[in-house]
Amino acid sequence: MNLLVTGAAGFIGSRYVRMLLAAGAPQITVLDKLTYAGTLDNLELDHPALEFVQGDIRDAELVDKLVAGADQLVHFAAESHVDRSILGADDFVLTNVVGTQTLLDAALRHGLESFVHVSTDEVYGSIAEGSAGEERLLRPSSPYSASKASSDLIALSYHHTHGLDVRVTRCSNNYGPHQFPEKVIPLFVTNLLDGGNVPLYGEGLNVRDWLHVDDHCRGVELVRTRGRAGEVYNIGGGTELTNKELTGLLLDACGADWDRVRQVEDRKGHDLRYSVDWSKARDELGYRPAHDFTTGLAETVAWYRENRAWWEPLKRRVERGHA
Ligand code: NAD
Ligand code: TDX
Repeated sequence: MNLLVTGAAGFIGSRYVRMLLAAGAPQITVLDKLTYAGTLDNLELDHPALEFVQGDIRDAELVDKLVAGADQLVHFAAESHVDRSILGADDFVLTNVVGTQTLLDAALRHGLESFVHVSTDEVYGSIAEGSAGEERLLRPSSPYSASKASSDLIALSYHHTHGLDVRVTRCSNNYGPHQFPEKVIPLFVTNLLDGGNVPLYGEGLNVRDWLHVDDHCRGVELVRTRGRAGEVYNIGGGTELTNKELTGLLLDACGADWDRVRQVEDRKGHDLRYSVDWSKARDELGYRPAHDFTTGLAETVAWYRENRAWWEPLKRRVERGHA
């Protein structure tokens, strides 16, 4: 079995590939453009079951060639940072929408067995109360989440219209090792480890549901191996925290005080709360997050403490405006 995985030089995709290789995986080809968010340091390039191809998911010729040699596809590649989508949405529409459509067209041409599209809980928009089930109306708020909602719906339309076996996952906020130091947990941890301050948006009352990246990867694998065509599966973490509560935990973990926190201007259009109902994945696929958040967060902070060589160059690139 040949598995094509897009975006696996990034945070979640690389973790997913690692998990499959450790389990004696099928043959895997990774297609990744290596944008600022992707690094070859995330991949075990010398593994005999892994082939890496640098390229853009919008490159129809390259995509056609790779999909022709694949049986299944798991699609992680995306522009993934909300703040960047507020500064400029071009790459978000081009990669997340047009790139996904390019992959779907190739999948259709070559009769791929299955196509797992990794979407996000942000497509439901802010959830005031309760949790969003898979049938909930999509109400994305940011250019990022709107581009993800678009690609999510286009993927499902290829099932409805053409009968392509498309499965969509919508997960909550991931955390863990190898996350680019622009997302809140690695940004705050690396700033604190560097002796700096942390920028908390607004009052810090926005709520996120935290999901360990390994739990997410297991969820994606359950969807690939046991999921049904045309279905959407929410993948939740089960730990809802305000950003203020999260900041308190990160300060404790890094041995720092509240005087390191700068309350800064709020993110434009900032969604107050995300929450997904993941009972469908639990009941149908046996999904359940296994990581305790306190332990997972402590291990994540320890990983950043011990792996400066991984994140320092990435952070310096951002600071110099090269990312
Ligand atoms: P990431 O930003 O860490 O990695 C994205 C990867 O995609 C990078 O390696 C980048 O080089 C690659 N890429 C970007 N544009 C490309 C293109 N045009 N062609 C080929 N490769 C390209 O992202 P992540 O956090 O690992 O997220 C992976 C997926 O999961 C995304 O689809 C994201 O929307 C989704 N998701 C992420 C989270 C989260 O908390 N991080 C939560 C829900 C959903
Ligand atoms: O400097 C910061 N200060 C701050 O208060 C940053 C970067 C973030 N925040 C807040 C904004 C959010 O309420 O922290 C929360 C989390 O922010 P991000 O890490 O940027 O994640 P979020 O916007 O919630 O989106 C993430 O989860 C869903 C991923 O980046 C998306 O790819 C995924 O779809």
